[in-house]
Amino acid sequence: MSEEQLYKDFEAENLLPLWTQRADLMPTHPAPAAVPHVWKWSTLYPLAQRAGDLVPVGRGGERRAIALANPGLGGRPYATPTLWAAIQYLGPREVAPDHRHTQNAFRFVVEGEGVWTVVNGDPVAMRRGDFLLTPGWHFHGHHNVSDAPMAWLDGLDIPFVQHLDAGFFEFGPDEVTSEETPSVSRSERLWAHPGIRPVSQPGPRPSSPIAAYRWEHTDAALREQLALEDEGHAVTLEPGHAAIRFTNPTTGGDVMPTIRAEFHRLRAGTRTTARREAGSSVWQVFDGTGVLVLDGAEHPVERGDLVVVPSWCRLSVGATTELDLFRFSDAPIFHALNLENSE
Ligand code: GTQ
Ligand code: FE2
Repeated sequence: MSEEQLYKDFEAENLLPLWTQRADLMPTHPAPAAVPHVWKWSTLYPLAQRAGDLVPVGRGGERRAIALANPGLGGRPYATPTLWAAIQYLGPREVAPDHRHTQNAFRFVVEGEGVWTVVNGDPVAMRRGDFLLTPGWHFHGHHNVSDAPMAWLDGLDIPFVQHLDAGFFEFGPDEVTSEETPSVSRSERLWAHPGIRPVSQPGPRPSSPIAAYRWEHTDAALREQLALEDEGHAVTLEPGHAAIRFTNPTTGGDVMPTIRAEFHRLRAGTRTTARREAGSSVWQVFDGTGVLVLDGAEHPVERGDLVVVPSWCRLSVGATTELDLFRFSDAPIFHALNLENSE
């Protein structure tokens, strides 16, 4: 009997040997199917607008969210094997109904305001620069109380949860539970005071109880890092490169179990040291212009542009003007599973 016949007999019995698959299954370093890719805000926004004109938002579809589909991932709505990234668009006076799911979610606002996201009954205003959380199994709906449309970035761990077959989903009441529009949410009033936590609240908790990380705090933290650097203190990540991480005040760790979020500010003319790490991330330009260099290929970027960086892809960022960037990644998964690696 031939070796060829052996493989045919394996196949008939749904068997595959390691020795023909080893390099693919166990590469010397990550060899992602996902590819580096850039989506321009100037392309995304008009497409979202057109969806706003043509496609109603409501029960069933739930959200007018348009996902970045990585060209290497076979037409699935996945930015990376673990992360979902989408532009969500809500027209004047529109409401996206209440629901909850095991997937963890956040919103990041690059422009506009007028939408309140209601998280477990707590209305949270969304404004430019704000980073907002909807951790797993929290009810949430969005309502636009203004006469202007609003679009923002959604980040979720949808692909990761799908790989794990861990998805659960539940509809909430048909209308959003609160029409209130306070400028500060109850969650922020309880939790968002620097270095202070309420003694009444138990912890540690798997996700941050802070529903909104406001731009004024992020901006001040970055500005002060650069000011301290000017004063001779070595507090930046590297010269001319300030960076902050959003944290869960009950643990000091990442905001949610599967998603890390950071904000970076580069002085004009700065170019970061090229690095790569195990784990994937998505960057969005918040302000300024520059280049992202992905495995040697230079991509010019400006406000709103989204860039996907697959695992082990070498990245350097160059700032033409002062450059502000939001970044999220799957780093907490890699940390929890002892899979962290970088160079
Ligand atoms: O806003 O609740 O982009 O559930 C994907 C799934 C947004 C949301 C998305 C969602 C949401
Ligand atoms: Fe949702």
